[in-house]
Amino acid sequence: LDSKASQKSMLHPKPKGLMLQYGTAGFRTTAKHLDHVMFRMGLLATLRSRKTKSTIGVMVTASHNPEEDNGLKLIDPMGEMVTPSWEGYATQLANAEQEVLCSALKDIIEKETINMSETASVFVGRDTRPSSQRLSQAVLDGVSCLGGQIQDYGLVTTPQLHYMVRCRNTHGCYGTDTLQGYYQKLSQAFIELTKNARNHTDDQKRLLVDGANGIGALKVRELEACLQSELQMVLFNDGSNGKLNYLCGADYVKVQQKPPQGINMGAGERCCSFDGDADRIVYYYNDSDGSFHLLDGDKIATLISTYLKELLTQAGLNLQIAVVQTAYANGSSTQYLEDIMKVTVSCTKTGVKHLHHAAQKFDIGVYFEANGHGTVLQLSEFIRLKASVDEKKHAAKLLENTINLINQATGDAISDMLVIEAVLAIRGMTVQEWDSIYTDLPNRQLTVKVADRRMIDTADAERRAVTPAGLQDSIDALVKKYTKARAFVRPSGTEDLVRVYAEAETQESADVLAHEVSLAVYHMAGGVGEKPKPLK
Ligand code: G16
Repeated sequence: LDSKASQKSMLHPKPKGLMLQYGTAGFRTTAKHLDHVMFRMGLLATLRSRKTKSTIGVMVTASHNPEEDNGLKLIDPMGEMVTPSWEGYATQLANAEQEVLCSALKDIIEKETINMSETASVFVGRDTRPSSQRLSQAVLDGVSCLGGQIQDYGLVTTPQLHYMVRCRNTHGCYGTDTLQGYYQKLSQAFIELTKNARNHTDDQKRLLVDGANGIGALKVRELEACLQSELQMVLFNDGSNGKLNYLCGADYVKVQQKPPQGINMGAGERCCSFDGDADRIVYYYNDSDGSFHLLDGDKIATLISTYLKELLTQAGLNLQIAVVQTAYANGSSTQYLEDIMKVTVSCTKTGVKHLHHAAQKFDIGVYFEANGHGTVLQLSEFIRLKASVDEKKHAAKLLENTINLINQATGDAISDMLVIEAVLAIRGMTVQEWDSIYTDLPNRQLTVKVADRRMIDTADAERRAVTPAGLQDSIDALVKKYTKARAFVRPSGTEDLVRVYAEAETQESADVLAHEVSLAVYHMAGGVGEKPKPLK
């Protein structure tokens, strides 16, 4: 085994001295530097499979990053992100120099007492980046090197691969581990739900979809055939002539607070954008004055949790709903959820793995990052559909179909889109009515380049900077100058930069505050390149 692994690994050499870290959602960097990481993660996934006696997933994607980047996400048995202790192994293995690779592998085998004669099974998928096919081949090499069985799904969205892993490890209870199985489960639930729609005219069934020129575009096309025209999607940025994530996609729309290029929006038309691997979604529309309105992950969490809360009450089920957010959640959303909706709100660090874990603690955990990444957990476990009264029966049936529509393995743009469309249809709600549930506080996100972003360490779910000394005091002093203001900074775990978030009573204040905080980061945390400029 030793000689095979080291021989094979020579074909996937590690650039000497290159150090990478398993970040917010796996490894991410320029595609050029990832071949050895892919091979080694194939090895690691095989070990993880033997350890858990389950199928493990490896998704080759860099999601919202530019097309030249790539990356990898490891998926644990229930379809969730890999457990943190194995993130550590992933980093160790990725950074081991060639000569010590075998001993690094052995270390893990010993620490985890892995029986190498167990069978191993790994599911692999990839996004549409030009580098993804070659890199996923390196993953496959790693898996076969350690004798693992492979199922290569080829082009799939990240959440589809999470779904397949969950289906396989629950032996079909969750669904069938094929693309057809995925489309059928979701579309059947959607069609059942929309039978309860109010005034479901063709106009209301129309949705403009920005596919970010990525995998999501390919996959909604496949889904479309199963939806029996209950949703009429008009697809933009389908990859036929644009670059992945370039001036389009969920991240662009959320951060820039403007529509993607390449979309023709009529006033009041409901639109949504996926990100590069279709695990995030945001909605938006232009009003009759031409102003842009964004409905981000916070608005989605509010819509879904309000709907679920009502259904639970109607079905006579007394269950605790909680919403999990991050520091990026708009202050108005948190206030609305706590004060008006009376649901428990919890805040975690950025990264779906943190939100997912926190949501598992509640009867029903709705988790969404403001950037549109989220889902609902535990639905099936607690809801017993034994209602006897007619009204209760009806609510119970709606709940059952809603459960089938939600991808509980991870946040899923396609599944979330169908849930949102079904809820709007059932409630007879327009996008404007949904938007008016509460009004966002104006906010601004910026990024700052620094020499080493690890200089910034944070605490309190990333709401406070602990290092460098004095930075938080400066931020506090700046925030004090504005009404209803809040700001924080954190190192990104997917890109080599520091993120800055600010919100305040007016857009002008939010913009100025974000700029001032960026300058504080630039001066106190080793900014490089040009000094941040004020927003126009
Ligand atoms: C990933 C994570 C998200 C996170 C985002 C940004 O998204 O899955 O949970 O919010 O990165 O992370 P950071 O601010 O640390 O760069 P995606 O869609 O890129 O996989």
